[in-house]
Amino acid sequence: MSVLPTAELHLHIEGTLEPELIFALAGRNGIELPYADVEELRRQYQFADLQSFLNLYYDNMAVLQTEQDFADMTRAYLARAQAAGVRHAEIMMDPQAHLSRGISLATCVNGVASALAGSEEELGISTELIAAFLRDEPAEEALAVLEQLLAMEAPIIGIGLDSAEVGHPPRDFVALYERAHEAGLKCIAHAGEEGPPEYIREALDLLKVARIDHGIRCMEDEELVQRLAAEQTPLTVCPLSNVRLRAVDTLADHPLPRMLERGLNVSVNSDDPAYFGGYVDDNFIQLQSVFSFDDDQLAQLAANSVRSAFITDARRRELL
Ligand code: ES4
Ligand code: ZN
Repeated sequence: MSVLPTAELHLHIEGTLEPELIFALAGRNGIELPYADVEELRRQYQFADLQSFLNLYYDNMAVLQTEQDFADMTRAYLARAQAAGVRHAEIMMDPQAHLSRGISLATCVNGVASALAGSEEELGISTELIAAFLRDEPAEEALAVLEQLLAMEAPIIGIGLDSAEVGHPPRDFVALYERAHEAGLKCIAHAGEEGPPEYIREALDLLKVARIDHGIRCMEDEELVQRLAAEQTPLTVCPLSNVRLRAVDTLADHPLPRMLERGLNVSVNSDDPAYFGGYVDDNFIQLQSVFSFDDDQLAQLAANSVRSAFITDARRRELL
């Protein structure tokens, strides 16, 4: 395969926690896991939907206790991303999922940020950090956490919205996004993964996001497709994630080829690679095995990731 993506725009750092690292961190932190070994943990990785994945994803975070733990997880991702051909990564983290376990913002933010600090020089991967908020927790709590991140001058470039989508529409988070825009932060949101096309519209019209994470259900709404194509709104698509969480039946049923055909600005991303069967390169290899994209299509996907990244024009030229 000749072309690989150069920017990864949809990645949850907690979703890069591999079973082996979960066991290593549990051992060093004296945490007892409810699984005998790595194999038994791996056997849990069969999901019926988004919620069944989220339950395990949040449970496994228990092993993340110290700044070093967050840094080790992040370094492991960066090393694997480099092997996947990633040259720029915009990385989400879920501060509320750590605060609720008694882990301070300083511990989780500084741990991840310390590992990102050396990545461009050491690995050639430029990085940015995005704080994602849990849409199935109260919007007031999200706003309070954003205020704390701003007060501590956390090194974030933007905010996102994730976790259980259905029943938690973007309209509940208008105040959070107004504050983020006012603070000069980039704004993105998960929408149209399990939720309806209307959530994509709300994210655009009410939260004024610059990118949509997933967005695949836009294909059910012709008028929305036309708008997204006309505005070239970036959609950060995660094919293996959609298969594992049963948003699509099989990879062959994935709408990505139709989305490309419609001129949508789609990129390929790994979401939670430790849970969904692979990193960006694995996503591309499996896509190729069913769709056999030609060089133009592969180049388009790579270029879409770079033009949708929150980077300077100088960096963009280096990557294109
Ligand atoms: C997530 Cl795949 C996905 N969807 C929504 N929220 C998430 N958090 C981590 N992975
Ligand atoms: Zn995601």
